Amino acid sequence: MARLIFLGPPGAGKGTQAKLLAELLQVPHISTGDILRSAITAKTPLGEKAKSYMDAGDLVPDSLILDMIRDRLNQSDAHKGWILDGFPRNVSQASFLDELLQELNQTCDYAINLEVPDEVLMSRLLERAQKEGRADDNEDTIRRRLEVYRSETAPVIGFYRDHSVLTVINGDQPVQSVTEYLKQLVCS
Ligand code: B4P
Repeated sequence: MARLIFLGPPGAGKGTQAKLLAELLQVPHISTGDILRSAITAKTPLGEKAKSYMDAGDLVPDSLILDMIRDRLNQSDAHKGWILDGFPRNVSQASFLDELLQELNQTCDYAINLEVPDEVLMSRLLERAQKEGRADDNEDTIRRRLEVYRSETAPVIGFYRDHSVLTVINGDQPVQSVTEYLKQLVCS
């Protein structure tokens, strides 16, 4: 049983590590970014509402995100554990999750914050732009996402430090080195 949250700025490796660890631990990888991108591709009402915020590098409003997370954590595959990637992204989302987990009689084992310098984040995301063509991976939008991260998401780190589940990891290392560190942390 494992319940983990991945924190960190855009490009820190949250999605990359969350996917690898979810396979190892056999728990669902729940990425709010992936859910939103699928909704945009499928042109659902959620996707239509979320698109302009994501394209601008802003957070999608909590009113669209919170029900989505409640539904996902209530699905049967999430009863045995989960890895949350990209959620919570502000303190009000973190408080919501705290209450939801109490309702579900669950606790979070680790909130993992991946630290990476801004210039490395920028170059990783520009490189991904060339490979995957994601609409929000252009220089102006990346700068906006980093600003939003600092003002809205970074305070979430303190929230989990106060709850004594925070682990800080240097994400400016090869993918495999970060994965090894994480394996030792969660499997020890
Ligand atoms: P996300 O999908 O969460 O995207 P992200 O922050 O850019 O990180 P991602 O996980 O994709 O990338 P990673 O660091 O793994 O969010 C996108 C948007 O969705 C947000 O801006 C927002 O609008 C919206 N959204 C999502 N969740 C929300 C929420 N809860 N509330 C409101 N809005 C929300 O990797 C980046 C690149 O680096 C990859 O190409 C990877 O290959 C590379 N990389 C990773 N680790 C590396 C390493 N160690 N060395 C070298 N390269 C590495």
